[in-house]
Amino acid sequence: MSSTASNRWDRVWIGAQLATMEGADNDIGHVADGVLAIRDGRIAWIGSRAELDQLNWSAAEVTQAAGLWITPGLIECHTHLIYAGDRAHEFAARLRGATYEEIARAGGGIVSTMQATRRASVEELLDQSLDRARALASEGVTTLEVKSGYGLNLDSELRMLRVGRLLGDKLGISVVNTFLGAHALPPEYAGRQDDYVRFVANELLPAVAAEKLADAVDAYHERIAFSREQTASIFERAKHFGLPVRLHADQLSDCGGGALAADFQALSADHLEYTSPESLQRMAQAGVVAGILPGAFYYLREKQLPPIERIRELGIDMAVSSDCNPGTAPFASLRLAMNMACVLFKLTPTETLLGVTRNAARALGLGDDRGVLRVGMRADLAVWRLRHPEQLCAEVGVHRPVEIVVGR
Ligand code: DI6
Ligand code: FE
Repeated sequence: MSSTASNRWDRVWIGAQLATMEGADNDIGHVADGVLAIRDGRIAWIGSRAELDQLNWSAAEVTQAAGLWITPGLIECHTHLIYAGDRAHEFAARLRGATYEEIARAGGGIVSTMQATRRASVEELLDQSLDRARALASEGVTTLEVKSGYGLNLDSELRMLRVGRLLGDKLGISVVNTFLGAHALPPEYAGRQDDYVRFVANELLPAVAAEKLADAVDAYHERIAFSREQTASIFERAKHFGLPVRLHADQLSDCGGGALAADFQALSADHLEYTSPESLQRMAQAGVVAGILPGAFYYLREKQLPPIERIRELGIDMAVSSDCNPGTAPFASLRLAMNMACVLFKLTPTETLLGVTRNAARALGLGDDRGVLRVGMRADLAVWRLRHPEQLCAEVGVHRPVEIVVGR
């Protein structure tokens, strides 16, 4: 019998351990001695070897995968890795006792990176950012989110987002752009914060939308950044352009960020160290993903833990990310962030693995397209030589994927 069109594959892995990330009990969905086939950049078939034997199939490439684990390609859902320069001097100043807020109020922080970024050409910005993006990709990241927010004027915000688009082409991974015009107040707007917010809403956002340079809109809602009203006015505009929103919420103080994110049906609310039980309740009702970013907590030597136990009880999905940025998280390793999520926040390895696959996809609005091994999903895969994927949380600096596949 000849094989039917639907069982003619580009490639098949036979005898692998599959972590589908859609287990019935919120587990990693382990399929032992599994088979995974792809065609035209999508997952075409998943099952056991016994089921395969019942099928007529053919594949252009057959890989015997005994001893290998296949997970969805990792998804890094919150980074600020496009920037120029560095802030190592601030790292040193904080070790001497300065706080992040003091440095920001004294004109350092985000504004200092803004100055370096405004001076950088597309080529320079791409060159510096590629090092960080490549580091993440080498760990198995096949979808990478990057934010603007170090330009804070028209030219430089557009330049950052264009670099975002170029990064994906250069690395052959999928890059998701987020517009973060409301990241900090640029010095030319000193004392005129509302004017800057109007500029973001009425000039930057429409220009970004016109060039289709953003896939979502984010804002830094914090007492050193933007208020509830200011954030809401930008989110209104984002909705007008059909762009989903996300929020930096309650990182340094409880600003009601979780509830604000819920009001706008945000894809995610990230950080959440100070988020109140009421806000969490609202997030749960609205289906907002909780972005768990232990790197910033670690670098700032923060004491206030995010309310993980409450988040878990409410059944809020948790995504885990590095938050790679020059100030509060100058490291480009999702794998280290996974380890930190376990050690610092006591996420279980299973929660953490779901946090960089299925739930990270949801945080990007891509939950129907990737993040799990399921027929029809993008064939974004990471192949590992492991005894169990929990090793990816427990062991740092040891495992690289033996192969990364990106579906296109
Ligand atoms: N994300 C941010 O936007 C700021 N904090 C955070 O976790 C940090 C950005 C910076 O200091 O450059
Ligand atoms: Fe951030």
